[in-house]
Amino acid sequence: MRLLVTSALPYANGDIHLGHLAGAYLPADIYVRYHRLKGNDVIHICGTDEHGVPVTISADKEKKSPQEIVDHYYRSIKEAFTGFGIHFDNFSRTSLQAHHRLAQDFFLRIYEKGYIYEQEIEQYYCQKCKRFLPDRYVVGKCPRCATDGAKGDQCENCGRWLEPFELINPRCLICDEIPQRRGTKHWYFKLSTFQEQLRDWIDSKTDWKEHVLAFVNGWLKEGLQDRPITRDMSWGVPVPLEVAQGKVLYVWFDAPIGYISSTKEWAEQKNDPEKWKPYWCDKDTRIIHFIGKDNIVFHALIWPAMLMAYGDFALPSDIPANQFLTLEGDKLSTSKGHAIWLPDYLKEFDADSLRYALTRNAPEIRDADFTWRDFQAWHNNELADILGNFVNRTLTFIQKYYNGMVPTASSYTEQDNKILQILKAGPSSIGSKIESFEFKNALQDLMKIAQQANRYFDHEEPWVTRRTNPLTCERTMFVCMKIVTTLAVLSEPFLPFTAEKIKRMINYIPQSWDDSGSPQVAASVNPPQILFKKIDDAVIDAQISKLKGSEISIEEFEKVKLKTAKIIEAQAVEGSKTLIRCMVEVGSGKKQIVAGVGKYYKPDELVGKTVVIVENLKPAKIKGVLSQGMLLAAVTDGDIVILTTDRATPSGSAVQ
Ligand code: B3M
Ligand code: ZN
Repeated sequence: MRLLVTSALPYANGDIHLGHLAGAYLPADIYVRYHRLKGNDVIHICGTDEHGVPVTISADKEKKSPQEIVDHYYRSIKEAFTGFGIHFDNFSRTSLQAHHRLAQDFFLRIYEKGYIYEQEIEQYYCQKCKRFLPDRYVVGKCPRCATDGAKGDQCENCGRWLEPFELINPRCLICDEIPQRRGTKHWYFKLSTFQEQLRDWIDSKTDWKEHVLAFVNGWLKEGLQDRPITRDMSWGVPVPLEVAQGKVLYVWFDAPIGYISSTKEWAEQKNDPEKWKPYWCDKDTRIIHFIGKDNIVFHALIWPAMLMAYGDFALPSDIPANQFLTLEGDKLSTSKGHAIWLPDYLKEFDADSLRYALTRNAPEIRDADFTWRDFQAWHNNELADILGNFVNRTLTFIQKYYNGMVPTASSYTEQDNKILQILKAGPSSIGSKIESFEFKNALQDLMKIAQQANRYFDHEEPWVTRRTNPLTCERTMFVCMKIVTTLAVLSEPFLPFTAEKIKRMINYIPQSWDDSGSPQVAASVNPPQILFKKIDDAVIDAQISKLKGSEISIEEFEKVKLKTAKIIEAQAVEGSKTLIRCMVEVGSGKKQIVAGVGKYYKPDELVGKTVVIVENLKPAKIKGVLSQGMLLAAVTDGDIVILTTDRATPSGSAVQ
């Protein structure tokens, strides 16, 4: 069997979080690792999606160039995947020239075949920024829920899909200017032409996930509309037409082509430039796209239509999209800081613990919620107490009583045979579930084996038979070693780091997935190490409070306006030993600020100092005196020191 597995190309505009991992990358990795252990011909292809508005918005926000943004996140995303054991045969980038060329070739071929046409449309134009505004660069009030700050393509608050012209009080995201409607020309892909062909194709996919089919059928029922596939932007793949100067391909047009260009790059790196072809052109290859739910329409309708239009390539065999993952009951939100970023997670915990939690509770059929308490409970009560415990008690026993030499057995009891039968059934029961994308159930089967193994150990009581019946004890330990060996193989797709550790401890003899049900056992073992250390409540509490808002996002921080101010007058507030009323000059304006520094400064000492104030603090009365801001000071044990500037600075300067 030949398989080409792809995972959605993450936008190189931010780090990967839990939702991404649960949606596409983790299931894809489990699937690929399994097929590789089965001995199938499988490659896992991915890369970063480096174009589009998500990237330019991040660049504008961080005051960097798009190239700097994608260079940074390409590296950091790749590193996070490695840290989580998400293995790709190739992890490419859509900003590479080879990808640009292929995307342009795609466009031109489809264009020449008559599936692309041009059309004049109106679009918002910002006069101040001197450019047409992509949908997400227009913000305003949502026409449905009236929330301000809705983007031109969707309102984040109520979820409604929008056109920029529907926004009430539209503004330019960058400069707040009111944009104007202007005429521009765009190129459209004739998606409507493929309605029937797509309908027939989808109808043949009876074994796809129900929610994916329901979604796709909804679109087909409404009737497919032609889609604009160009944008007025400078960042992206230039449209390969003389008359389309200054326009780039829409990111969703070029991104899926990235799957092909990444496969080509892989072949080149293997010094076999044609090697990619069977994966994309051979009808026998199964092409599987792992994606999150928000990418379904692009992969299940638009991309297949592009492939139909182009002609040479096979269509996807399956698109096992997952549903959404929520976090502690709320939608993940990058802007609100409600997310767990993989690089942060990896600083404190092991990858396998999260791989386990996200698979055990995978959003395969419906949305799922991740909580830190579940994470802790599953790590402690299942990984440590069931899987870790069985491996540890077996290896410790062999180490202690047999000096690390694995005993053997020549016959088995009924009890032994029972557990050996369970082992034998493991590879196919777990395998068939992985093959049908039921990763959650597959993991459950794995853990059941470990659970039954513990029961077997308890029932056989080797610590007793060691004295009363040494031969029985040897047999028991031999069977236990078989179980550990099987677990080392069957756990690998889910828990690759753990599997690796077990293998090192048991001097693992390489064997295939299918053979691992009746495994070959090594003659000796190494001193065991603990696989899973328990996670304390305090560690989890800290993570929970981090989420509950003790951390603020950049956006929230940016709301605080810090400025330099010069103190021009200062007087003690009557009747108070601690409060001083200061008049400060902030640029051309003045403010009155009441500061609680009376014990540490005399009013006269303050006059003339350039200090830092919070300028946009809501005015408040302190002891009846109006205070229109706050003065920053370092508070130490027994002292308060006012912050001043290191060099002479005009008042009213922004502090960042
Ligand atoms: N970059 C969207 C996303 O990361 C998009 C996927 C492209 S797959 C070809 O959700
Ligand atoms: Zn503007």
